[in-house]
Amino acid sequence: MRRNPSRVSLTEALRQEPRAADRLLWGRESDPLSRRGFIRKGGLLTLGAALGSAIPFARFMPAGLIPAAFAADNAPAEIPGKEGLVILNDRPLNAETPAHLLDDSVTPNRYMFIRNNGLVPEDINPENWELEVGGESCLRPERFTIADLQARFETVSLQLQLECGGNGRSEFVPAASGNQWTTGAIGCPRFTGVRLRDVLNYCGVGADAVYVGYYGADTHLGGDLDLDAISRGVPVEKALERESLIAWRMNGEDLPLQNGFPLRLVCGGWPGSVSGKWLNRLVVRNRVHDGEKMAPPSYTVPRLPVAPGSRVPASEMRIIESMPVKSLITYPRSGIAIGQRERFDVRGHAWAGDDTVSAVFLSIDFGATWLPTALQSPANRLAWQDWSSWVQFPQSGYYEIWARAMDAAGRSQPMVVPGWNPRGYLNNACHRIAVQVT
Ligand SMILES: Nc1nc2c(c(=O)[nH]1)N[C@H]1C(S)=C(S)[C@@H](COP(=O)(O)O)O[C@H]1N2
Ligand SMILES: [Mo]
Repeated sequence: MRRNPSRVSLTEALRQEPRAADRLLWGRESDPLSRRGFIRKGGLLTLGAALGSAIPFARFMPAGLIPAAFAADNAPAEIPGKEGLVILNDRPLNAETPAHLLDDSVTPNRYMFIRNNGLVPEDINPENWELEVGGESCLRPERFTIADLQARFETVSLQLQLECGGNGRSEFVPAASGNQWTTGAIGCPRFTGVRLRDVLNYCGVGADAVYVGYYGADTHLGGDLDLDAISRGVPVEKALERESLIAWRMNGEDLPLQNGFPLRLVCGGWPGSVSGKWLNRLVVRNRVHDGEKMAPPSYTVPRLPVAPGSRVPASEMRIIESMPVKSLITYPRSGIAIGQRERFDVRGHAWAGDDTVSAVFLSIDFGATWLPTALQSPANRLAWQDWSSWVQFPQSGYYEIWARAMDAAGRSQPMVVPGWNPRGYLNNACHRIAVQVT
């Protein structure tokens, strides 16, 4: 346990020593839950000084919140074909995209995040790559080269959002093990390939089919070739949707190596883990697929809410399906300094798993009031939606812009981290960015 919170990031300090971090932030020791209304002037001055300016809406600032300006800013690193991604782990390689690099409506290949469970396959030759389709509920097992797929089935292009189920994990307290994603395990490129359902129907889906599982050519970290790094999948109904693809292109180019070259599954709106990379085998199953990382605690959450830190028996866990409503502010970049009286543009994207987003709101006063934004329709089903708006700040000082999306069923993003779960999945709390108005 570290003793001096000033030597670690405030986020880290708040997790490890909440009371000490709180004292550092607010100048007094307090119970975060009852702090509101008890903030002494000295505490606010300390915080204001740390931020470099006053906080005009301080009275609305929820207790226990770390200013967005203090968010950890890790150094980006070099990955061939990628730009500006922040590496969270290098074996296996996992790298996320800073929010301001996700500003494009269609995520460019260089900004698509990477989530690997094993080791990337080597010496790939797309000419003799084969996809085998089988499984106990497959009526006519078959093997296809990529050229076979292209010749036999209709080629379609769709913009599809892929978000890792663990995106946002870093905010859970107590901390959940796994990659400490902040907000960047999301992207929405345009994929080109054939419909999974065309291939499945060609091979025959048995009446007793329940699930479609995938296998990829990546290898287990431990080096044992009999073990799979990951082998997940989706229920037959999701597999047979028009938008589920077997893709070989991303934004008109070959798939980047790290994103599954030469062939991958894309089932948008569900945790990214169902979209198998380096795809070489599909199995039509007569039961829920039992591949690697299908069983709890992987990619599962408690059926009912649990107390933070609880141990949850496998029987009480359910497999994550459609992802919850979420949004991202991609412009401006967090930490920007701007002049007062400017009408300031703000924009980003919002998505809601299998559903659509019905509205996105912005707040500049820590959630006390919300302003609607202009929201676009998705390019196609399961693509994220662009939103844009502008804000005007009443006086100079420290502000945060918060974005909150609502889906078509009226479900809204929470302002604080939602239901704790053992592996830290499904954090769809509002995205917040810091702005200094001078
Ligand atoms: N074969 C294989 N497929 C995989 C993975 C993997 O490690 N191996 N990772 C999964 C997970 S957990 C996610 S979130 C997405 C990430 O896709 P990306 O790396 O292209 O962004 O791929 C999924 N498909
Ligand atoms: Mo993932």
